[in-house]
Amino acid sequence: MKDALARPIYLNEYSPSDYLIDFTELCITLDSKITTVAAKLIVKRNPIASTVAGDPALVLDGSSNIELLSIKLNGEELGADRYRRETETLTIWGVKDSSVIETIVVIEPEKNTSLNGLYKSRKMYCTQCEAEGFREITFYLDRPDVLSEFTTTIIADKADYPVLLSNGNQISRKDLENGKHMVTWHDPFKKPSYLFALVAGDLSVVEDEYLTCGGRLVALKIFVEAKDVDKCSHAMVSLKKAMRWDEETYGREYDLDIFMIVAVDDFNMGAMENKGLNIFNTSCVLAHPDISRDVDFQQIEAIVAHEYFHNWSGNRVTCRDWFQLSLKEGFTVFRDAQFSADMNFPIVKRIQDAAYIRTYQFAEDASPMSHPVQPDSYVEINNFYTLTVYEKGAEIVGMLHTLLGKDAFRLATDLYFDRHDGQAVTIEEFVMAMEDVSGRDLTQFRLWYKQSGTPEVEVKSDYSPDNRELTLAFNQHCPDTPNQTDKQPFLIPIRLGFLDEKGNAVKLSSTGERESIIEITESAQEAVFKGVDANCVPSLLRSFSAPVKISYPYSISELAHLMKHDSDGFNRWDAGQKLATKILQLQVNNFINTRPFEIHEELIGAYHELVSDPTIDDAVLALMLQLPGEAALGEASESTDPIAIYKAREFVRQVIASELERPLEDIYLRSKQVERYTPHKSQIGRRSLKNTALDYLMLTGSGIDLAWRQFEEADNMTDMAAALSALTNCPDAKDYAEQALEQFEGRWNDEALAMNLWFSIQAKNPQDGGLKRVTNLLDHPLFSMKNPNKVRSVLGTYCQHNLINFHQPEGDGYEFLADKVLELNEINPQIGARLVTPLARWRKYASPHNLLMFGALKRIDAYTGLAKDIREIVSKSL
Ligand code: B3K
Ligand code: ZN
Repeated sequence: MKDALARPIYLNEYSPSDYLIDFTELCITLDSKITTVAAKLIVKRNPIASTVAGDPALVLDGSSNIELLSIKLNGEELGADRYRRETETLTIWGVKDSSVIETIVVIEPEKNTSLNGLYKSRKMYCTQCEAEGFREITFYLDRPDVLSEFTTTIIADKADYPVLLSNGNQISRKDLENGKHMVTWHDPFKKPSYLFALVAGDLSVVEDEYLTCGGRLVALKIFVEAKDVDKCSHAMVSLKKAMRWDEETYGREYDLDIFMIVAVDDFNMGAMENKGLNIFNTSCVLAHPDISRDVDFQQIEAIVAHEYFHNWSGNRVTCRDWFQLSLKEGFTVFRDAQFSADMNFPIVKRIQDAAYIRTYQFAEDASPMSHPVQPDSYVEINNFYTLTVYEKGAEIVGMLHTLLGKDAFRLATDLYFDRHDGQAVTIEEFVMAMEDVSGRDLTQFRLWYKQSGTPEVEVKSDYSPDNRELTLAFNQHCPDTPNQTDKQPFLIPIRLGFLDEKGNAVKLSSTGERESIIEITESAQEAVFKGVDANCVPSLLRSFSAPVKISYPYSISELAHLMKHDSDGFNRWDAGQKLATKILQLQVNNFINTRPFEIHEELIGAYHELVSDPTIDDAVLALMLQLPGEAALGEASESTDPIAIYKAREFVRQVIASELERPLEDIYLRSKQVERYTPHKSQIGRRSLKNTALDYLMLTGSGIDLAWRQFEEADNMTDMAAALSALTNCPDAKDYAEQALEQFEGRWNDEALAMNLWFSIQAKNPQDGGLKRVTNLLDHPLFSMKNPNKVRSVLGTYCQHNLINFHQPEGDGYEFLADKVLELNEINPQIGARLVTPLARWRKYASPHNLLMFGALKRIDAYTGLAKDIREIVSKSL
């Protein structure tokens, strides 16, 4: 919808639908000339509707892209006076308590570049209906609290589309005249329209089976293009692991006889949990050591699990309205994070998640788009599939897990699933189940869903030597955010412990344990610890026990002490990050004030200790050796100066590389792979450490030959891409880089996923001339603005991960982004809206960046005919 028509939807305006649809029968005839959708809806009055008198008009959702051919009510063709067609609705009068509505509409999937509704990707037809895509297919009550039993018939040319899929079980198949065929699917589970799916194509299938804990034999099928059948085994193994894990951890069993996954190349996000028929972006399902990196293998495992877990947290128990999105997404992200932790190194997973939230979700919380996990209004719901709803939502569930403990939490989720199976519910119902099982009053805890912004907790300590008592004083505060001021205090669980002078964990006399969870509920609150020695160092917010910013006046030597000794692996890493951040901030200030950079022995010393500590796992060591990223440093600054940050960070990296050259070389050599590649956690950690060392060694020059050799010898994409990226980013390796890029392109030209990597490695190159390079990439024959993966690889990477180039002080990067957003406005507004976010935080940037970013946003804003997706973000940002 274009801007003039957009109006916000409010949570407090929710009212149940006047009508329900018990049964939905669809017959979709796919044809490049004319695609028709015949829908038969058995509707009835909703017993809980707020409109009680008479028979209210039935208002079906639709879109300007559908053409209505005919409409019948209870078998009678309706004349123009019996209904009203408006751009986005179809209103019908005279609908009785139980009526049959039949419509026939025409749609044009071939012209649908928004990838919302029914569209064509390469040679296949597919759908994406969440959140409001179903109304692009037919007129319907397209809201998640209307649950219906679907029967779907698909008719298409048999030679071009031998595979015709929809939700549930296939109930019939028949050949028709003119080379067509017809397949009918029936889904016995009532579901909202956002979970509807259809696929038609010439697809190959990889099959397996799974026996559930209850003895149901489930056929597992992954449908892909023929060229990709050798890339499905990892997803299949991941799926089976996820099915077993959900039975064991949450008691959730799969409920149909078939579970299908389809890989699609043009897809707006990662994947979609349609009932029994998950649709996946190829990038989130296809994997092969030749073209996928370790991170891709891990991401696929996580996303396959996430979508599968939705079968219970989302599908069997769904959302009443889109304000409840975190009910399914926050909970499911929490579930997939637990799963990934169990399958891999839990500490590594926790560090990655916390670092991600602190860098990106905290930034969102501090941006003009800041919103509560349960928002109170939206203009375009697709803009609210955010880090706040997903990741912060998952942290909230994690805090409930901490507060209730593992066993009570499991009882509560059992109760929640049992009580609400087949229903569309609210976040409140989820919290109630937690309350009912634990007997706790979670009134204050609910504020996490309602108040936006990141709480800040300031901690100070006071030691009394007479009675050997240490008092920690906690002060919490949450900054104002759009439409929210003067917030109430949150309930914040803070996991903590103390380290003595030798680095041993101190036994707390209150509990006899070495760790404790303090629940902060007041704006100012104290906790007293008895029997503690004077020089103990507190280790606070262990495992990132709450999504807050915590501050404590640590000295550099205290941070080094924690970095060396903390028994909590997460806080050990975090101490290193805090230490590095302090030193990096000093360098940023030096740069801004045109003072020379300084070498800080404390940091070098701490890193020396790190590389000679044999007790640290490779995967954790790799993370500990990496300095906080530019985006995280930008967040930590009052006013972000991206150029100063880049220069300061490069200086410190250079110092570490030269001071630790020998040990880094040793690490590199000892981590070289000898056995055959597998994406197993033990190997993944080693490769990650090796490639971290390589990145440093590129700065001393000694890495160049190592990188080139690694590129030539690599038998897997993890090593090949790491070497390619190291060479590409290195100003002294130009010839090698050119050669490597060319070889890579020659070899992987016909593998879209590998080429996406090739695009993004170049888009990320921090050397001068980034914009020119990116513009050239857009002219590459394999680039397309219609393919979201390509847009993300080139434009997304350039704007979000090549900060030194994107933020060039002339502002060309911002103007370029504005041009691309306007181009996407016509093609795919959802992707355009995602791309605009880097500009939204213009206020956070130092001059001249802020005004130039503002100017680019203004130009987008002045465009008439801006899609509401983009309009919402731009107008909230100005
Ligand atoms: N539920 C989908 C996301 C849909 C996004 C719509 N704009 C994938 C997921 O979170 O599992
Ligand atoms: Zn999800």
